[in-house]
Amino acid sequence: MTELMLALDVLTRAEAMDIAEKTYPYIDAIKIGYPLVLGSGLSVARDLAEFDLPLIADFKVADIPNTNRLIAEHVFEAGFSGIITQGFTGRDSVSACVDVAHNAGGKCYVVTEMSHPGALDFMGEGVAERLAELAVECNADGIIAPATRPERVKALRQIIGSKKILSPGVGAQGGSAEEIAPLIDSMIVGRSIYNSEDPAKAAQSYSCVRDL
Ligand code: NUP
Repeated sequence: MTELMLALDVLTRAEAMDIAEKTYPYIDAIKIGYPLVLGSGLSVARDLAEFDLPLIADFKVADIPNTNRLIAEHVFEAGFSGIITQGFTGRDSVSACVDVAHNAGGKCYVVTEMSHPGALDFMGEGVAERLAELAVECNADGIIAPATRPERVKALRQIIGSKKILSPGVGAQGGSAEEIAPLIDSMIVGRSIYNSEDPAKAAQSYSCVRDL
């Protein structure tokens, strides 16, 4: 089954709670990042805990190991169950995030190839494969790979085996839910749900591709 992760990139706590309230029966996890946390504070994680869903911090952490560790500790103390880190900072930085996550009983996911067109300037074929190998070597729980490029997801799956693939890019970025769902573990969808006139219906429509 392909899970549905809501990317809750609204700017206020009130909007976040409203969209989560409408959509939580149809989603499997919530991902938040800088847009919401800078608007509402890290404590929004405690409010979202009411929906009893895994909560992923998409901070794409990208610093030296000590700073990564300090950031990750904040994240798990705030009540998140997972964190997304960049991989290009290297083995020691990625390991710092993985270690904090696992000590907290949480998960760590490594960005390999991003979903937007500009990702190919630096992160395309070759580099993404090395980042996926690093994710495996560092014992990360999975990778972020682009729903906008299903053929790349297939290639990265060869490297990571049964580790999780979380895939953004469906809907607003042009990726097809039907095409990507069979290749991944979790489909990340933001604007197509939270900007919809009926977010519950939109979330429900994405949850229908789960069993493809
Ligand atoms: O490669 C990535 N692409 C991407 O869109 C890695 C990400 N973490 N994201 C995030 O996924 C992005 O920051 C946003 O939170 C979500 C996609 O949202 P949307 O394009 O469905 O609105």
